[in-house]
Amino acid sequence: MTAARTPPRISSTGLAARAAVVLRDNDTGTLVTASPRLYPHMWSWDAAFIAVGLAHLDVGRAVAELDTLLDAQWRDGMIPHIVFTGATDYFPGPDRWGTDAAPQRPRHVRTSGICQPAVHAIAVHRIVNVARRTSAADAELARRFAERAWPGLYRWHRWLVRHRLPDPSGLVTIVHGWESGMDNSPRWDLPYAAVRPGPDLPPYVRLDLAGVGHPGERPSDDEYDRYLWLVEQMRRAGYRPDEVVRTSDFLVGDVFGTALFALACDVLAKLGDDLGQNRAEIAALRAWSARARAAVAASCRPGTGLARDRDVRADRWLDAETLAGFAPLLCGGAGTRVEARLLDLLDGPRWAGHPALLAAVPPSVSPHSPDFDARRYWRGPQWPVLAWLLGWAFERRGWSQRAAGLREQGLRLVSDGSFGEYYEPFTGEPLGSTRQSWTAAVVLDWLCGP
Ligand code: 2M8
Repeated sequence: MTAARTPPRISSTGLAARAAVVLRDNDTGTLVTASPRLYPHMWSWDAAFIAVGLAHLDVGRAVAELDTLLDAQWRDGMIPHIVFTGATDYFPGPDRWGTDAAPQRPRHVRTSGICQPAVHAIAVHRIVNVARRTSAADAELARRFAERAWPGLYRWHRWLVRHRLPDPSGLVTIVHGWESGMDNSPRWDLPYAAVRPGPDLPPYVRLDLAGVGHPGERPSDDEYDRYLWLVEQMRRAGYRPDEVVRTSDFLVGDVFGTALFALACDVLAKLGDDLGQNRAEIAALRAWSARARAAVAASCRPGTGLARDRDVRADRWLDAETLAGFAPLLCGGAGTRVEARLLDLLDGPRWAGHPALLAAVPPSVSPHSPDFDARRYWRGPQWPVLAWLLGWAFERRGWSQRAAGLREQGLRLVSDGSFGEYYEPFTGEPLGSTRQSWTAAVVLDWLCGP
């Protein structure tokens, strides 16, 4: 184990300058790749956070980032999880996804065939607010962007409602762990255990392990087989959304994604009010948000109050002790008693109050959970981007002191200036990719906000 470091190492100004350099270096001109080596393409939810960071440097560039993403939106409304650049050193690339045969794909750009959490309206909202403070010209630029992005974002949310609410729980459902963004989280262990790759899984070579210090920081080979098997199933279903839901071995109600969807619907509805968008569509967003919020609340485990994912295929609740359990704190709706319990838990020794943490940022999995692994990706490390998301939601809920605490502790975590993808919670060692764009972006927002 590496010894804990003693933050902070770099001044705020120095850190902001370095974050700006990371975003500039990862910028291809039309998009900022998720990281220089491990992820040489655009990822859907990364792009949203990256755009927030870019807004502090250049509102026009922030807007262009989301324009690039929206330009890759599928004709049925889905925003794909990867927009491919020409880079060939990431697997699975566009040939393996095989989305070229899907009639609803965009014609001018290649993409993956699944989606990621609907955080984009949150980014637009943040960019509009940042731009209001920078200049009248920026404010107008952001307003015009929000106006032209709104219909596409509405169609994206409608796509989720039409195709991803097949379960009576009302949770937004995912067909691949990649859609949650928390790929190998213990949240998905049970549903993945039931995914049995067929003998006809085409062979492949992983490329991700070359981009990290140690294979123990990434998912296992068995997990990758399952990831690729699900891609194979979708490809065989021709990426027809309802057929994918019908045939996928993995079908899970994602409680964290549902909370984000509820929040994003609220934000988009409010933006719609401000911009004078279609009344019926704004009302639909509010109804979707209420339904999603109720689904999150209904998932809460009696006792702890932690929210749960739902394995739709096996018809059971999933009880892994992960950060996703705090979903009701993001979107509200669970009632003050449950919230008080969750806040106590979050502050306590099982989570952000664990005495051995270098920074009081909740890890992705409780260090007390048998599933916890301090170094492996979404199974224990701290993710600055999640700290930002919690902080943003807490500020919105009026919990400014909590938001400030997350910002302060988040900055403590990233103070070495390497912009790690995730961090070992006890030593603060950066893991996964370095110079990760969304880490740089949230650091900029923390430093240049409110
Ligand atoms: C990670 O996911 C990709 C697959 O989508 C990968 O491991 O290859 C996740 O952390 C995901 O949440 C993130 O959007 C992506 C790019 O940063 O990397």
